[in-house]
Amino acid sequence: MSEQQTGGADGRSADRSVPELEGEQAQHDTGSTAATMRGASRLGKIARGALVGLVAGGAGLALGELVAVATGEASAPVTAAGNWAISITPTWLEQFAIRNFGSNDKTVLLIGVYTTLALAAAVDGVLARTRLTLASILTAVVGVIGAVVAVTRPVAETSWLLPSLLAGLAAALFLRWLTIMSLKEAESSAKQTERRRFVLGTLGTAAGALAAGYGGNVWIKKRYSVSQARDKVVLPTPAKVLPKPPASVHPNVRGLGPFFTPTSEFYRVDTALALPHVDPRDWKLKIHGMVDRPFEITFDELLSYRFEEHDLTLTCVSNEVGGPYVGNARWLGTPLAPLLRRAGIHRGADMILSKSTDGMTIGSPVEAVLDGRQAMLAVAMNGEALPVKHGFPCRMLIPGLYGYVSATKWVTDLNITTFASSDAYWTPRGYSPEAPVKTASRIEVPKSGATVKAGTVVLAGTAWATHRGVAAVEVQIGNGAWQEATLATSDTPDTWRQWSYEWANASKGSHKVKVRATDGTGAVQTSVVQGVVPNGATGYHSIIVKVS
Ligand SMILES: Nc1nc2c(c(=O)[nH]1)N[C@H]1C(S)=C(S)[C@@H](COP(=O)(O)O)O[C@H]1N2
Ligand SMILES: [Mo]
Repeated sequence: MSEQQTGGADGRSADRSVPELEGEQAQHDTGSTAATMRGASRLGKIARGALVGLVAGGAGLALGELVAVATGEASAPVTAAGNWAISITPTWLEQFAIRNFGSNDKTVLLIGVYTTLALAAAVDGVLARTRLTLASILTAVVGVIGAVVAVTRPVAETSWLLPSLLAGLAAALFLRWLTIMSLKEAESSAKQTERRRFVLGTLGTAAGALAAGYGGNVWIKKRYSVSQARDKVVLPTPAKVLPKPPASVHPNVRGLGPFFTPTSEFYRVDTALALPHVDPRDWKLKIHGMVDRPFEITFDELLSYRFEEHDLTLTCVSNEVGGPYVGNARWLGTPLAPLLRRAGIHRGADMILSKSTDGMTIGSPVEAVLDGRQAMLAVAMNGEALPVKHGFPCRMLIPGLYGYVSATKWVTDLNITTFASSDAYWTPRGYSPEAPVKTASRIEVPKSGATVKAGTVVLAGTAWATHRGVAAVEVQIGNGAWQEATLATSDTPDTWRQWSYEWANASKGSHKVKVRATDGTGAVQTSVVQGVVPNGATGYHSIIVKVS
């Protein structure tokens, strides 16, 4: 941007109150010292403009955060923008993020949103020095865009317009105020006073923004937190208590993960930037659509039903071969089938389109719920009420299906419909409407690339073919024959099965070790290498072991 062409008509006419805009102070000396000084002062002006832009933008966002205390966390400008970004993220980028950032993907996204906003604010701040009206309007427009993005989220309310609108407006006003002060300072003969005014104004705004933004965020977390409500939930007693599985479900090899995944280590996959905080007192589940008798139940009613414990391994379609997005837990839930029967499903209805409070939709086959498997509405995991990030107060689970077609967290709505007429969230994004869990196995001990001592080397890992069960696991060293591994005791066909193998006389050198499983139907895991999209990765997991 050249300063010579500045101070244009729009700036001047619309900003009569503004002391002279920068373009009008163009200097005419041509000496080299003067040129250097001009260079330095131009840099100074740019820096000042950027600073003003950042501070004004920050003040706007802080106000937006405060307004969101009233309207809800998901309506806060950055959260709404982030949620929108998630919804338009193409599948390849989503895969890239999951692969590279894992469960830090949300943090990376937020950093991206903040960086974009900061850059835009800084540029806008520089622009404001010569085109104040234009820059102010742009700021407000960003607020309007944010408001539109927020209010078009699937479960938005009209009030979600407010935080971003007011944030944009506030940012525009602060931009005006600070820019005018900054320009006055350059102009005025009373430089000292004006400078002090500008510095105080900028610092004060920045400090206020930090306090309001931080305070607003803490306030939101506190106001909407359901942790107290969660502590108060009295879990129903299961109709029949499930005994603990025998210790022999775990091969007891050092370095091998436990049979039950501790809740704190259980993987988390969802599209929620701001976790839904659903108070059980407000929770209702609606069953409707192609049914004779639609109905609604409260959380207390739900808890009065028959509850069962069930051990089930949950896995994500995004889990790469050998990947970490799989976990095994003991769940407490009420069977889903009786609820569907009570509603009276119409002939021809083949899909349950479940929906969560954050607008996520998941499509599951009616058949899978009615065929006798332990599909359920779960309220607890590993003996405790579901953690908020795993779906408190209630989530759906259907053994044998990937999470994105079965495991709706924060579920409040079951719409009985057809696959032909309805799409769930992930379907238009390239994933299959139906997705049974594929047979998978992985080697966990030793770690790939690890060096072990020659002699007997213990290999161990986990295999799953949810709902079909694991009948065999084999390992292959180099190009040798496939060897039967020792299976740990099976808990249920719905849980993973751990295995170990004693590799005798491991010779010095580098060896490739592969694993494959056979499911309960006798089908051997496929060696065909396929990526995660559209319905789950296949191929054999292999590691390199260095024997010394
Ligand atoms: N509301 C909601 N439920 C959801 C999802 C989601 O994004 N939103 N993700 C699904 C996917 S893809 C998986 S793999 C499982 C993961 O459950 P977890 O986070 O408890 O491990 O939840 C499923 N349920
Ligand atoms: Mo998933």
